[in-house]
Amino acid sequence: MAYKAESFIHDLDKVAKARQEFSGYLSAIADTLTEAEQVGETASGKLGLESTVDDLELVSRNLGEGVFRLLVLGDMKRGKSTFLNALIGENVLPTDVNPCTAVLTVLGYGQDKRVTVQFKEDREPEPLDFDTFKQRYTIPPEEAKKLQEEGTSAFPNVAYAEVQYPLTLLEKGVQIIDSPGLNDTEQRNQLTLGYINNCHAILFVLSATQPFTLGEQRYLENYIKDRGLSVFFLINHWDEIQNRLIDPEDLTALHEAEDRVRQVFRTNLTPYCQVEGEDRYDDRVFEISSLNALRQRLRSGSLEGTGFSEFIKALNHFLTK
Ligand SMILES: Nc1nc2c(ncn2[C@@H]2O[C@H](COP(=O)(O)OP(=O)(O)OP(=O)(O)O)[C@@H](O)[C@H]2O)c(=O)[nH]1
Ligand SMILES: [Mg+2]
Repeated sequence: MAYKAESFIHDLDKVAKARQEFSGYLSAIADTLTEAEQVGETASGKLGLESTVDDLELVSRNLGEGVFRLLVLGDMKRGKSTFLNALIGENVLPTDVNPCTAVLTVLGYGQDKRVTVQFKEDREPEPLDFDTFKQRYTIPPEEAKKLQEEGTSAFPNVAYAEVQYPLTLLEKGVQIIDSPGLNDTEQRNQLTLGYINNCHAILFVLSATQPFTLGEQRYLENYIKDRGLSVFFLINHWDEIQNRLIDPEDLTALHEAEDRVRQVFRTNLTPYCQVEGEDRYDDRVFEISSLNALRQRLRSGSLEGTGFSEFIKALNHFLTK
């Protein structure tokens, strides 16, 4: 049976409550230790527990915050923004053949739909409507390619854009970060990389029609491998395998073509799917079509039969375990 988005939200709710409770306990322990240190100062002497108290307070704050951060990474035009729109069920993020995402975009909960651009330097945040945001902070692919080669950013003074949206998934504490297409140069990736350790999971979007390019290999090798990160791989554009056949109705040819693509990814992604010495490929790699999923979601609200259900189930298991 397909896993329902409502079950995911229900499970997140339970975990958020448990986290809140645990956060309260930790905070109480931190208070007790602080008090003990204050008493000790005038009596038998301090125990030097300041850093323990700081750690407890930090963990307590993070847990109490109840945020699950997901970072979406991938090369240009893999369908990152389309995937996110399908996941949240609305056309929130700019996606197109043409303009490219040019700034890191943090999607979180807000009662009113709004976008605010946050700057690196001492400059007031810029509130924008969605259309202006799409026009002002996306760039044409030629420019994106040129900037990629130069290793520079289109908007070097922008820290990130904050998109607030009244969606249940976001209200339950899921925060999703859309990123501009990846690049080999450390400098341009710095902002995105800065986010990697702050996230609970990385959703790495690949394309079935360009299986595992050199750029992707290099990126995974340099920034993801052996860093203890939890990575889900989404092999997007799966529908295009069929479209590219001479006879799209030839099912034998379709299965053969799909198996060839599957094999390339299986060989290359297996090293990234080892968890505590165990091969977790099937829980980490998913074949999807974000475009079809988005169309279906906008039409009927459901993601059934799109490959998304399996992914959401695995993500839920990971986030709530
Ligand atoms: N056929 C097909 N097209 C897709 C799929 N996912 C995305 N697209 C199309 O691919 C193009 C690029 O999609 P985006 O979501 O903008 O890609 P992106 O990775 O966010 O691109 P950048 O932000 O520029 O890096 C759009 O025209 C989408 O409609 C898919 O699964 N199948
Ligand atoms: Mg994008």
